Amino acid sequence: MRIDRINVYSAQLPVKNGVYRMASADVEALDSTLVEIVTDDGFVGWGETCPIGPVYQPHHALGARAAVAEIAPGLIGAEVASIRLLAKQMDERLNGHGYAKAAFDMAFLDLLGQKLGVPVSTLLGGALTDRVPAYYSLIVGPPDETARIAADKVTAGYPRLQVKIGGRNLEEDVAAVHKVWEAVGYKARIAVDGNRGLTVAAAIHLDRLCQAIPFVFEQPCNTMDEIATLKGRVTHPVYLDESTEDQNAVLRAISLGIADGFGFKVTRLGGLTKMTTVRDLCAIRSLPHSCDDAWGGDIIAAACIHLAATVEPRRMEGAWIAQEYIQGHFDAKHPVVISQGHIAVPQRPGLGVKPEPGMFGKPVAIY
Ligand code: 0XW
Ligand code: MG
Repeated sequence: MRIDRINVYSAQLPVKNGVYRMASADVEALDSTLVEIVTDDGFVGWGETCPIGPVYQPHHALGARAAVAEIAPGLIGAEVASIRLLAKQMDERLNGHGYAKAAFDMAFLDLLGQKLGVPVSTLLGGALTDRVPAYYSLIVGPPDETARIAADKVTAGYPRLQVKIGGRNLEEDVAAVHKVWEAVGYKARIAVDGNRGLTVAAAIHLDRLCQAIPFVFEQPCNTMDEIATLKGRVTHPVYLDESTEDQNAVLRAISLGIADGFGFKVTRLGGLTKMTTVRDLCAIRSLPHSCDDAWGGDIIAAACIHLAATVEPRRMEGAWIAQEYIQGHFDAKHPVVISQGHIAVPQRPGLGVKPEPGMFGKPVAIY
C-alpha cells in the first residue's frame, strides 16, 4: 500500500449560534485542514487538523497548511506499513509542527485499519468499551445563563461539564462556578477552565472563594511555571491543557507532580500515535485525562473517540467533540454523534468515517 496522491482541503466550520467565548479568545468560524491520502491499491485515508483560531495555542490554519506543504511531497511513493517509519520520514522533512503531522498520522492509521479490516481503536492497543462519555463545554457567559444551560445538559445526559471562566472580573467567575454547582450538584463532574486567563493571585482567590465545590481547575494560568507555583496553595486538583504542548511537557508535568490530570488534544500532542505514550504515562500514575481536540469535524471526532475507547474508564474524563457547535457532519451516513452525553465508538475499519465526495470543493493543494 503505497501513497499515490495527497489532496489537501480547507473546510470552513462556522460556530453554530454565534460565538464560542473563552478567556483567551472569541471564535466565530474555524478553518479546518483535511488531508486525503490515496494509495496505489485503491484505499483512501483521511486526517484533519483544526486549530481553534490563531490565539488559543501557537497553531493556526495557514501554518498547518504550510507545514503540510513541507511534508507531503516527501510522502509520495512511501509504503504505508510502519507508522514509526512514516513519522521518521515526516521528521526528516520538518522539525516540530506536530499539529500538522497529526493529520497525516490519523490518515495513516485510517489506511492501515482499512487494509487490516480493524477499527483504529484496535491499532491503538484495543478498545475497553464501545461507548465513551462526552463532556459539555459552557462558554464564558452570564452566570445565571451558564447555570441554566448546565442543568439542561445534565438532563440531556452529560456526565461532566466544563465551565469556562476568565477574561472578566473575579466576582462573575466565582458566581458562575457557584451557580453551576447549585444547579447540578453531584449529578455531573465539573471542570473549571481558565484557558490561561487568570493570574496566580486570581486563581488562588477563586480557589478559596469556591472552597467547598468539588471541581478540577483546568489550565488556570498561562504557563506551566505559573501553574507549578499553585502547588500547595490551592485545594482544588489542577489539570493542564494548553501547557501540554508535546509529550515532553506531559512527562515534565507528571515528574514534577504539578498536574493532577490533563485535558489532552490529539493534534497538539502530534497525533494519535504520540497520544498513546501520554495515555500510558498517565496510566502509570493513575492520572485522569480527556481525549479531545481544540475543534474539528468528524475526522477529528472519530480520532478522539477511538483513543478515548482505549483509556481505562475510571480515568477517562470524557471526549469533547465540536458537534454541539457545528452544523451538520462530514459523513452523514456514519457520523460521530453525542447521544445522552455519550458517543458510540466507530466499529467500521479505520476511522470509520468518510467525508461525502466533493463536499470540501476543490483541493487547495495536490501532491
Ligand atoms: C473545550 N475545548 C476542548 C474546546 C475548545 O477548543 C477549548 C477546549 C478546552 O478545554 O480548552
Ligand atoms: Mg481546556
